[in-house]
Amino acid sequence: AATLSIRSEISYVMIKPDGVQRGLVGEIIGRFERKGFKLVALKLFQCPKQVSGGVAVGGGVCCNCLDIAEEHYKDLSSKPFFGALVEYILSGPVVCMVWEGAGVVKSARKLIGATNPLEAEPGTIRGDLAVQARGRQPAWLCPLKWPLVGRNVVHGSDSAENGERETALWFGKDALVSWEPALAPWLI
Ligand code: RTP
Repeated sequence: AATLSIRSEISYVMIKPDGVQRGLVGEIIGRFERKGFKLVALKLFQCPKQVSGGVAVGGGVCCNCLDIAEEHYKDLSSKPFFGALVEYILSGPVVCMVWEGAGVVKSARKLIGATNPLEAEPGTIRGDLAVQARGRQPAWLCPLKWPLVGRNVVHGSDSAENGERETALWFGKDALVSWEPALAPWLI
């Protein structure tokens, strides 16, 4: 009999600093696990502070991390909020993950919900767990033309190509763990 070969797809999913600070790590990982995707990489990552002579330099973040975060969001580099977005992503620990499975990219985006948490459907991660938070800037410095929809707790790749690209960026090559579930009970 012919064997059906399904090319595995990966999505890079990252719990952003607000998700970690709010203690949502277990909840978010659990949603991907319960959906049935396979976890193939996981780490807690904190950008080391760059200090010279006891003084924070370059905004205090390490250059390599800055490169990673800027590369990650390079498609948004012309946006007015780009600098603040990169600063936010590096502002505290993030949880980096790679989930594998047929259709995982599109499905993860559905599980995560719309970019603006206030517009995300109930049942999605952002719809259930986030509102619209302001950054540290006072309102007069950060007028309405710059709504901070950015604190939306989690990121998911928007294409299979970006799933590969972002995985290589945050984990380097050969970081994925290859494993098979001991049982496939839904087949028996
Ligand atoms: P992500 O890449 O993080 O999964 O988010 P996304 O595809 O839903 O949204 P995207 O348009 O790619 O934007 C990336 C992240 O930029 C921040 N953002 N801030 N107006 C704003 O302040 C604004 N717009 C977008 C969010 O953190 C968004 O997730």
